Amino acid sequence: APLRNSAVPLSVTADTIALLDQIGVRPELYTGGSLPARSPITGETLAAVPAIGTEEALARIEAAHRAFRTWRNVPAPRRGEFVRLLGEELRAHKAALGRLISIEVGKTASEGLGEVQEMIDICDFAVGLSRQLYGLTIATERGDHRMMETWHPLGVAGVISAFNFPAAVWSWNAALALVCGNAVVWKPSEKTLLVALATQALVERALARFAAEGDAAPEGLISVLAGDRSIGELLVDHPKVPLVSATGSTAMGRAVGPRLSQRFARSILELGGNNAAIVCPSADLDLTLRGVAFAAMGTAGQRCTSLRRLFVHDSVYEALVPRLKRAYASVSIGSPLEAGTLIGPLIDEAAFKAMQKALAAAKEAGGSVHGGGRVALGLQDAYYVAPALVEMPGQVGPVLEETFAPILYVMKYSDLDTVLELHNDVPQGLSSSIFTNDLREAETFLSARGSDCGIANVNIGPSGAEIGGAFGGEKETGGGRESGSDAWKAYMRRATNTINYGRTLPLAQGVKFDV
Ligand code: UN1
Repeated sequence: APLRNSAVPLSVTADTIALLDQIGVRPELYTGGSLPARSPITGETLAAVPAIGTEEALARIEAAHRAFRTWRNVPAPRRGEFVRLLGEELRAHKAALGRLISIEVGKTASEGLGEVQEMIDICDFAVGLSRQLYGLTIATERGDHRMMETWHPLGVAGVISAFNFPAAVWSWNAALALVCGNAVVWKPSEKTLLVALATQALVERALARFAAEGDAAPEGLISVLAGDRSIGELLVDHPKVPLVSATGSTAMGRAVGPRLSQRFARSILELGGNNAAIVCPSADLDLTLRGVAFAAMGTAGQRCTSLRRLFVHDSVYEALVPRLKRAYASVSIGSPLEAGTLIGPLIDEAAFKAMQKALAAAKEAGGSVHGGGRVALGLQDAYYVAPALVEMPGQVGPVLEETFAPILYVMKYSDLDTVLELHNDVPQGLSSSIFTNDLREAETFLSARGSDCGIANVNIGPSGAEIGGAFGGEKETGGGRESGSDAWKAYMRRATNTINYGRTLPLAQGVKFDV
């Protein structure tokens, strides 16, 4: 019988208020407003956040623009010092913010803490970057000339984030944008306003310390707009916002992307994923089992990197899939605050309905569904589910779509070339994995004819990326890259400079123009 962790608290409101207080969020920011904050753990309403009005939101964007005009002149390593202080505040409040994330998103305690760690990591990365931001010196065709590239701050960076990584996604953008000399205006998910307010409170603590060091940051440099979709639209359409980084569904990206390109603004889009793993004959099945279990069931399948499609070679299907089914049936489901829980609740009723709809469609398409039902923990408004493993006859119907829930579609394959075609034959292109001990298979998967995703892994599931690499994907995933590698370049503008240190004026391409 499945081990059900039923130790779900009746209420987490008092706990939440204590955490907000500890972090330093003023009560007027979360009381008496029109935007309800909710915990998926119990389904209760935790607070009522005042919504920002259009005028106030526009004023904050203008203020951010003014702040940018000052901040861009601050030497990058000093900007890095601010981000270092932010990283220190995150370290000092890791437990509280991590728990708040668990409460508002329903992530396990370990995953809530992991999200804060991811924020600390990107701050560290950005601090190092603040002493780099390198441009090139390029060979020129003319004597006594030098040609170089300079990277300059861009302006206000707008950030639109989703519920599932309510603070880390902001931090990937903000830490880089700030060291690059930009201001940051954030429109968080309406489902995770408390985490956004808590993050902003930590920003304010860091700003106060920065000021105490004698380096006050300009007013309005970093702000958060608690509001509905229309507030996000203000950011997307505002002429003083040259870049918007938006994380969410492909539908959201389809709405946001064209509006940004319409006004020639830049976008970083992190949209849907439909991530797969291929299990080859030589795979280490113990390791594969753990890798698949975390990637498919972790965060209740609500990561954009969650594993959704599993292709298992004929020869290992019987050795792996029954074990996987047992792992699915025995995983501990319940309050994410309770030690030992691996699967917390879905974010809300809509997520539950979408999951049930996908499972019905899978059955319709000939799939056999194991698990996937609601786990009754006596809470009407909280949606706990058993993770679903669905054996599918082929890659059809709901397998082609991203459903933000713990559903793993399992399919058999017999030939690597054919499975690679199938692997890439979905609209999305975020993350991917192969489990193999065969060098040829691993390298083929990583090669030009292998995975078409922005992230391709060997003997690791598709989720849980480190911040040091560029994060993002292709096709309907949107093409944006955030976080490590050279993703910082998206937050700066590049100038090519040619300097003549001679006494004549040779023209490029040998053109003559003698006056
Ligand atoms: C997301 O789901 O929006 O790679 C981001 C991962 C995490 C980030 C996921 N580092 O799973």
